[in-house]
Amino acid sequence: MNHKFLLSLIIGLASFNFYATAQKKPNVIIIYADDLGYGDLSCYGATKIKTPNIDALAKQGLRFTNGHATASTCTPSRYSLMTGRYAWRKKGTGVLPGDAALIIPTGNSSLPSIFQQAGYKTGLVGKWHLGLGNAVEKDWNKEVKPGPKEVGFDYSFIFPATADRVPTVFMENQLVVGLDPKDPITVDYKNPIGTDPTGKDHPELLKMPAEANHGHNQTIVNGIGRIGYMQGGKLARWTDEEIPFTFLTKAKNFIEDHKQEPFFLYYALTEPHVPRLSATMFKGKSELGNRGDVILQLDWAVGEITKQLKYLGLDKNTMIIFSSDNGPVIMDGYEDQGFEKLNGHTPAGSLRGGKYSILEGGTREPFIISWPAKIKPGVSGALVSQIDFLASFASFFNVESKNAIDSKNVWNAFTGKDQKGRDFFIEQSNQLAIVKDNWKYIRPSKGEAFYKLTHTDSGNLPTAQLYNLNDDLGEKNNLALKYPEKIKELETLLSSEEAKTR
Ligand code: NG6
Ligand code: CA
Repeated sequence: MNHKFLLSLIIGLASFNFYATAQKKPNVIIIYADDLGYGDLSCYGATKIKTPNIDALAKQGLRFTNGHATASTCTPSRYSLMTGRYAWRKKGTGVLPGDAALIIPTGNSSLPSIFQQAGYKTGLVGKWHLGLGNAVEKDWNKEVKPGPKEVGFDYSFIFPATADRVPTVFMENQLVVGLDPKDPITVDYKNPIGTDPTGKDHPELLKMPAEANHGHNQTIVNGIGRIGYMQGGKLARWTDEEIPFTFLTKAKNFIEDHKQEPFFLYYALTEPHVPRLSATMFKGKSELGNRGDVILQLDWAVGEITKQLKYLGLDKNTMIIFSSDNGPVIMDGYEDQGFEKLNGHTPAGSLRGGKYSILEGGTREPFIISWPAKIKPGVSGALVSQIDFLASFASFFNVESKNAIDSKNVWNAFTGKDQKGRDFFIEQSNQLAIVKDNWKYIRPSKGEAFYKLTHTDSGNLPTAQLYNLNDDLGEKNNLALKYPEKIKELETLLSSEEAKTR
């Protein structure tokens, strides 16, 4: 063979290879915690708990200090993550019961559908809580649809709602896992059904003290009183302590199965949502009680994912996004000695409020984006939200999105090239607040100022509130009377956003 030819062949191959690497789309994994607070991780300042695996992610990526879920509860935040729309635009998007119908319209763009348009394989592993099927009445013993598949996930392994709601089963591609056809499942949220003991009638069977199980006193599964009644499906019922291993295994399998092609994985963990029952290997480890233990378990799972990516050689070109659906809560209906064992830990850090509140503790979340191949490590104060992933990825892939009207393309902020992010952002609890240029206006509200059961500072007041988050991140100093013009300006902006339909 002639030398010249050989040389050009080598150069050709080398540049082809270079081209292929440069063009390769990143894998994307969203790791989504449930009820994790802004102050729950050591990389966000926690000193009473150590989360080395998430800290490592923050160290190699961008750690956002003004990154938000859209709401201070689960369903509306997840709705926005999936649709790019604020949940308050649509009725019936509050915390859903376990038998709810799917609330995501299947004709619009969804986050996974953007990835599908860009040629990705899409997977969902973990908590769903966005409803299944067309109606409340449904047959859990057949494929339940529409569901994740119709929303844009090629593969799904989920539990339908929350760990404290029936049916307490896993569903793989919308079929209950381990179902014995001779023991069919029925679910009811109104009337007691079946012969299983309930928490109300049989408190002696519960793993957690019954008198403090607020609202969690219906069908008992695995020693835990649940919300809702369930009959049948005995073999299919999960054991809470093994949920994290099951989800982790399925997430790792999805990564392994798609290591040769670009994939998008939405890995939605259950920690540290109630009921908090860690695996034995984490029991007592945090010395902060159950809530601390399950945070260590969550951190461990993150480490298992990053280890696997490294092992497969995918770590450099995989973007990992880590965040949570709403702020922290200590007492959420099960008595697990959260307050007694806090030991000075501050789940919301220096923020006021938490889950259920309109304050920053409700929606400002740990928010980390790591992509070693493209993103330089650092800290960003840009105002960003999970609602923006849809438009940002659509722009990055150059694909069209449909009806995601509240999602903004903040790709440059997500990748560290812009420190500002959004112009403004709307936060939701049972009411609304708007943030612009670090001014935060909270609408007057008739809601309770303090939720007794959960010990939550809701942030509700019958009069308007205005805070300057630049020097008052803890929302202590209400400036409403001092700056009526600012309130007017922000109320006008908020109302005009509310009026938008397309
Ligand atoms: C509440 C539950 C709480 C939790 C929450 C939803 C009671 C007293 N409280 O109604 O335990 O399930 O709903 O949490 O039942 S979320 O993270 O899914 O929004
Ligand atoms: Ca939640």
